[in-house]
Amino acid sequence: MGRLLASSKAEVNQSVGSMKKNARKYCHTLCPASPGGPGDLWGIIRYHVPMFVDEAIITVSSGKGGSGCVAFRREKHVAKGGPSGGDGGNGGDVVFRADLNVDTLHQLTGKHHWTAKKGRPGEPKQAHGANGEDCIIRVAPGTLIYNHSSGELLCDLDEDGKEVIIAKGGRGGFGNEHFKSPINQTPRTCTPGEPAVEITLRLELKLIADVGLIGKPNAGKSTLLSVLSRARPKIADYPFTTLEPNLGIAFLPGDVHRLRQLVLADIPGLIQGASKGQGLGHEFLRHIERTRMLVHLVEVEPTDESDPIVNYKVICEELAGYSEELANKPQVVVLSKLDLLPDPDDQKELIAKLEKASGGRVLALSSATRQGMDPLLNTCWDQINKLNTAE
Ligand SMILES: Nc1nc2c(ncn2[C@@H]2O[C@H](COP(=O)(O)OP(=O)(O)OP(=O)(O)O)[C@@H](O)[C@H]2O)c(=O)[nH]1
Ligand SMILES: [Mg+2]
Repeated sequence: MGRLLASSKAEVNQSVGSMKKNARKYCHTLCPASPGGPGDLWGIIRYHVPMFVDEAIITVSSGKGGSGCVAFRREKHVAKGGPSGGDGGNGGDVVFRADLNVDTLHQLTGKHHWTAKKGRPGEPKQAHGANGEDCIIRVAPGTLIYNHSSGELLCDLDEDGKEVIIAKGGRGGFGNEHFKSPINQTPRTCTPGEPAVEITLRLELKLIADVGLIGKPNAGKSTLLSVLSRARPKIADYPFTTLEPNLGIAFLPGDVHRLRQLVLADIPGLIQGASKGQGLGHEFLRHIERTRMLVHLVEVEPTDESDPIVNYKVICEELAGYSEELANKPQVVVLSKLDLLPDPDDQKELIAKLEKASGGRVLALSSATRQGMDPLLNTCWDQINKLNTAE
């Protein structure tokens, strides 16, 4: 795939102090054990990633061009051999490459400065200096690269294998051989290599999960994730317990070989006004953007005594207020904490009301009693398969 040149020269020498101040890292603890036991390589890879980092700030510098050389051919029996200074080598580029084998930005967080090699200077006997080696940084597909100081989006590495040159290496300078001409047969001029380009970048990895669990704060999203997967997010009976998404992997019921799996993301709770930025709404809605479908949890008896149907509509309005794409994302509506509404007639009545409001089938579950888990997973699996065939 061809490389794109995304940045202009000359950027920013951000101080380490302000980098630290601005650096925001999202860390999500995943389950320490692999889901399928010691032989489950896929599970080991997924689960032994210690943190899920979806933002990183790094500084990259391309290589400076090597300078040209002033030299004259000096050999026995060759009088006035003429200019023979070679050109300098080009500096290395800083290249970002999307690679499916990388799934977080974690590998970038320990090293703040990434540099390509400088070009070697030209040498006598018309020897061209060696070009500097490129610095190739592999990132997960779905990584967005921003110029940290201007906020400008430089590139969206959305497909495996896509490459972009973010900082172009300096061109090598000319040796004196380059300047020879009939009227100047002994040039003593050479040029220096072009300087390196340094730029501070903010990398953002949008979550790519199959299913995003959404709902009002306290709807039971994290509890559901902990029941369906081996992830252990923080759970508490106050709103906004979750501030960063947690990921987990759920295996489809009855699949002994564990080949059918769904990546679930527990998204922090949304409130009215989220699409206008209320309660970190923009940040939370941004995470939902790259999930393939949504499971919308509606609490049967909210602790704030709000109406479940109104709560459902508020979240739908916020999704629509943020973007049409979010509003049209396939959604499975689920009544949660069903154990708090033990009377079957009350349950039926609420499900019917919610089906009327959503215009589709509504599932019901309780993470406390583990009721309703298999139908939810099967419905999500069918939906993901539909999306796969549509793509
Ligand atoms: N009775 C009952 N309580 C539940 C159930 N699921 C969750 N809870 C409780 O509801 C409270 C909130 O659960 P969380 O899973 O933290 O809710 P959340 O949607 O992740 O909340 P935020 O992260 O704040 O948005 C906790 O006290 C849970 O124990 C359930 O099925 N039945
Ligand atoms: Mg939570």
